[in-house]
Amino acid sequence: MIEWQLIKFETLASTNKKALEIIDSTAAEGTVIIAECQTGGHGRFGRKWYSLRGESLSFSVILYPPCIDKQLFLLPVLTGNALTAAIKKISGVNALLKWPNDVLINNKKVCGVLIETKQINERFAAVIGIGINVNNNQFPENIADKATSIKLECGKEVSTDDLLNTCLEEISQRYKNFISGKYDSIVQEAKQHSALIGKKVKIVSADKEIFGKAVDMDEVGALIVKLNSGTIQKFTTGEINMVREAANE
Ligand code: BT5
Repeated sequence: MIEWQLIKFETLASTNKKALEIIDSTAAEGTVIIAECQTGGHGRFGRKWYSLRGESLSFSVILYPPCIDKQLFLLPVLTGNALTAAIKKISGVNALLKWPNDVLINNKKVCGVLIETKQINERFAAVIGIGINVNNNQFPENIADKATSIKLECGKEVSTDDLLNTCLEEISQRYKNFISGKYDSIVQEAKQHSALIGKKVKIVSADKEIFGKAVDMDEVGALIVKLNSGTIQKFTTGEINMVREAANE
C-alpha cells in the first residue's frame, strides 16, 4: 500500500502546479498536495476548473509508476474507479465513469481528473489531480446544468476529510493492482461503471467530430467505438478533447 504524506495548503493557484514543482525537490511517492482554495485550478487543454473553499475537494497525488508504456493510459481509469468507489462508500450514491476523466452522478459531472507527467532523469513521475464537488449547493452559470455535488445528490453534508481518506485508500488498492500488472481488474471494474459503453457518442479530437457507439474498452483503457461508418476505432486518452453522449446526433 502507498504511504500517504499529506501536505495541506490554505490557498494555491493549482495543486497540480505545486505538485509538479516539488517533484523536482525529491517528493516521495504518495505525497499528496491539498488546497482548501485553488485560484487557478485547471482541467485538460487549459480549461478552467471551479473549486470553492469549504465546498470542494482539490488534491494532487504524486506517483512514480514503474512502466512508462501504454499501460499508463490506465492511470485515469484506475483513478476514476477509485473515486466512484469512494463516493459510494461515503454517500451511498452511485457514480459512473465517463471516459476518459470524468465521474458523473445522474449524468452530471461531480469529479474531474487531470493527469500530468514529468520525466526527471531516469524517473517518470505522474501527478494525478483530482477535483471533487463535495458540498456545493450551486455552480457558476456556465456549468450549472452539467455539474453536481455529492451533497446535492445524497441530500446531506459530507466530510471532505473522510472523503479524502477514502479516495486515497481506494487509489492505493488499485495502484497496487496496477504495479503488479493486474490490468484486467482495472478494465473490468471500469466497464462495470461506464457511463459511455453501449451509448451513442460524439468524440471531438483535434478539429474533427466523430460519431459512433462506444462498444468496449481494451486492455489498456482505450475506448473502442463503432463509428457510424461501421469501422471499429480505438481512442486513447491523450488524443481526445471531448466525448459526449450523442443521443440524437
Ligand atoms: C477536468 O478537466 O475535468 C479535470 C479537472 C481537474 C481538477 C483538479 S483540482 C486539483 C488539481 N489541480 C488542478 O489545477 N487541477 C486538478 P476537463 O475534462 O478539461 O474539464 C474541464 C471542464 O469541466 C470545464 O471546461 C467546465 O466545463 C467543467 N467544469 C469546471 N469546473 C467544474 C466543476 N467544479 N464541476 C463540474 N464541471 C466543471
